[in-house]
Formats: sequence, C-alpha cells, structure tokens
Amino acid sequence: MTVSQPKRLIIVSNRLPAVFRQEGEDWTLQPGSGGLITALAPIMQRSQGLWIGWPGCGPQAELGPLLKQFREEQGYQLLPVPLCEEDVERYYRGFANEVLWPLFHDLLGYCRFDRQNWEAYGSVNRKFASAIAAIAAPDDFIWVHDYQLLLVGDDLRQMGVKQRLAFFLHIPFPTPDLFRRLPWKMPLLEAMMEYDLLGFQTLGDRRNFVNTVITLLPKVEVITRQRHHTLLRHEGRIIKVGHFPISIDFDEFNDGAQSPEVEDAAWYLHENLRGRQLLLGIDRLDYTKGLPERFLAFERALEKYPDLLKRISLLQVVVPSRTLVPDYQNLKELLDQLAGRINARFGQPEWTPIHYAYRSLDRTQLLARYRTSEIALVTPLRDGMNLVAKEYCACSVDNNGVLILSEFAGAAEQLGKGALLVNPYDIDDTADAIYRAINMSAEERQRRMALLRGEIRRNDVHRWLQWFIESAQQEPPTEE
Ligand code: GDG
Repeated sequence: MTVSQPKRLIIVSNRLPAVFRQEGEDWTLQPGSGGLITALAPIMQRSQGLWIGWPGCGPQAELGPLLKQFREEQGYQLLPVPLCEEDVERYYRGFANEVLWPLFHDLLGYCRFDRQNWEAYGSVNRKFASAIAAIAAPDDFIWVHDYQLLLVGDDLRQMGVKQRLAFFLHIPFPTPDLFRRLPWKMPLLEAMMEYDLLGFQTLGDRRNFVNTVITLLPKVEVITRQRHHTLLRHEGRIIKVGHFPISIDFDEFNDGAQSPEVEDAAWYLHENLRGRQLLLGIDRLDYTKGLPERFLAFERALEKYPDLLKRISLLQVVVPSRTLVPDYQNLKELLDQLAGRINARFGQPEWTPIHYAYRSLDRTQLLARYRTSEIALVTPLRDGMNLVAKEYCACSVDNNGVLILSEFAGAAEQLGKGALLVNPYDIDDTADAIYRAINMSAEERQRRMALLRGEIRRNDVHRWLQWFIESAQQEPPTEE
C-alpha cells in the first residue's frame, strides 16, 4: 500500500528509533525495530525525513559518526536531543511516568505530583521544541508522539512555528473527572489545543478528550462530530480530534510464524509440555498490565474447575522494565510470591501450573509462543491499544487460538467480536473465560479467530499510517 507523500516528515518522540550503547570508550548503535518504525521507514526514506528524540544519553556522548552511519544505512536522518541525568529523572521518570502514565491509565493511586518535576517536564519539552524550530522548514510535516511531549506544540507556536502540527497519543486519555485531578490540568490542556490534529487510539479516548475540553475550556465550540473525527473551534483556530487505532504489520507476523525456525521452536515448546493446553501472557513489567489479577484468575480457575488440573499451564513472560522504581520492584516481588504460592499449592511432580520467566525473548521464541499457545491472556487493567493481542492473532496461522482480552484494552474496540472479553478486576469472570476457552469447540475457535485475523489484516499498521497522514493533510473547512 502506498502512503500519500508528505513533504518532509519530521517525527518527534521521546526516544530515537535506535539504541546507543557505550562499550568502553566507544559508542555503538543498534537500529530499533517494531511496527511503527518499520511502517514509517519507507516514507521517511522517500521524504528525506528526520526523527528527533532522546538518544538515551547525555551531551557528552560522541554520536556524530554513528548518526552518519544510520543515515547511510536507513536512508533518513536522526537528530538527538541529549538529556542530562536530572532531566531524565524529573521529566521522564518523575512527571511522565509517575504522573501522566498512571493518571491516563486510571490509576490515580500511583500518581506522585511534584511541582519541580512538572517544571522539568516543561523545560525538556521546550528543549525538544527548540531542536525542531531550529531545523523546520515551512512545508515540513511535523508529527509529535506520545505523553512525554504534550507541550511541544505550544512551545513551537511560541517560537513562531506556523505550519500544521500533528500529535498522536499512544496511551489512553482519561475521563474529565480523572483529568481534573491533575494540578497542572489547564496549562496542559491549553497546550494540547495548539496542535492541529490530535489523534487518539479509540473512540472512547477521543470522547474523553472532547468532553474534558468542553468541561474545562468553556469557550471551545464543537463544530461537527463525524464518524472519524470531531472539529473544535478554539481562539479562532480549528482543531481536528480523531481516533486512529494503531496496528501491526500483519504480513510480517503471519509469515514469520510460518518460518521453519519458528515452527521448530513451537514444536519443541509443546513437546516439552505435552498433553497441555498453553495459556500465554507476554507483558512488560507494569502495574497497568493486570499481572497479579491474572495469576489470581488462573488460580481461581484451577480451584473452581478441578478438571483443569494437569491439563493447562500458564506461560507468563514478564519483560523487565523500570527496574529501579520502587512500585515496579514491589510488583516484581508480588508476582514472584504469587507464582511460587500457586505452583506450591497445585503443582505436581510432572506438572508445573505457571511457567514464569522474567526476561525478554528473541523474536523466534516470541513468535513460537504466539503460534503454539492455544489461548492468550491479554488482561491489562487499562491499555492504549495492546499490540500483543494483535500479534498473537496474526501468528495464529491455523486459526485455532483463543484470545481472552480485557475490555479496558484499546484493542477491545476492534477485537471485541472475536475475543472473549473480560473485566480483569473480576477474578471469577476471567477464571470462567479461561474455562470457556479451554472447552471451546474447534469450530467456534476457528470462527472467532478468522474474524480477528480478518480485522487485523484489513486494518494493519500501513493503513493506520496512511489514514493518519491523510487526515493531517486535509485542510480544515474554511470559516464563513
Ligand atoms: C504503547 C502503549 C500501545 C514484548 N515482549 C517481548 C517483545 N514485546 C513486544 C511485543 C509488542 C510490544 O513489545 C509491546 O506492545 P504494546 O502494545 O504494549 O506497546 P508499548 O510500546 O509497550 O506501549 C500501548 C503501543 O504504545 C502502540 O501504540 O499499544 O497500549 O502503552 O510489539 O511484541 N518483543 C520481543 N521479546 C519480548 O520478550 N522481541
């Protein structure tokens, strides 16, 4: 699929699409992967694009030769915004991850409001804006990503940047009632209104944003509400608010799952756990992912339905994340305890109920688990989209997997018809869904998975990109 060509595309995100590492005196570069980077690469190459972001290190790092190498190999340019340790601590760990992340995931209890962190967030957003303003040409298409950079649009306006600015939020947007708890709600919301296009993951997020704006900024006028977007008028400008559910490269996962290495690894996994149906969980360590609730639901299923004993195992991979943050360390300890307790309570010499790995997998091992697990448990308490749900379906090439999905994952809006939807806070509900999935007929599995795969195949990441860029490039209606 070809994406309509913007002039020069400037992507701005917290991290650059590459990992820079110091080895002794030298720095090395590992280009990033992932659906968004892959989908953007061709259009970045064609438009001689530029990606602006934090390289993961401070100003002392000598990155010049590596940036040149990246440009030669990848065909587009990186512009690093180096941050010192204190910036990272306050802007990223402090404000972005200890205020916006929990608040926007409806988990107010994890928020730590701190004025200095808010100020650092403002000053780092200005740093990003200065880097953009210094290089932006009048017809560049500037696209800012995610919750770390909500203020950049406003900073750019103050620096005299006039072109259309687009923004996409990868995480949920909360209800007005939750957003109101933020001590800095007004400057944050007013700053967001400086973008011309604001993209959210789901219709629910878009509605939450529009309702928040109407509640807190009474002068804003709703011009139209259409299927894909709402137009708002604010201080003489028109702002488009849309929802664009992000997706994956379906073909890449579908083909990858059928490669000989993945087929071998999948065969080996199941051979080791012969006679069992496998339930799969793949998550970054995070309190939004509903991991303790998932372990409890698995335990409840074993307790309530004894015929499941020895017939099922949960393969849970938890990818280490934010390892120095106390909330995350506590969560890790809790998971260790729960897995130990459940295995001690139900395990037998020839059967381990929970296989819990705290590490990341290489791609072959990840795809092998997706391909071979009969059931996926994707049960976050809240999630912007959740790509694991989509990747699992794309790899279920024999159409026989069952997706158990939280109704609070963004993905539920698109996948609700084929998945078994659960409320992750309701342990019995999830336990019952596990039982239902285990006993589901082959015919029902096939029918549901075919629906899911069709939806993800049609709405893949390339379509998402095309749709967002076209929407951003459409001129707003002229005022009478
Ligand atoms: C934000 C939003 C939204 C996971 N474990 C391994 C591994 N992964 C890969 C998966 C998947 C990705 O990590 C996680 O997907 P998420 O959807 O959770 O994405 P995030 O970037 O964490 O989060 C989220 C997303 O943005 C996109 O807008 O969906 O809601 O929070 O791609 O495959 N990959 C490998 N080994 C692992 O062990 N190789």
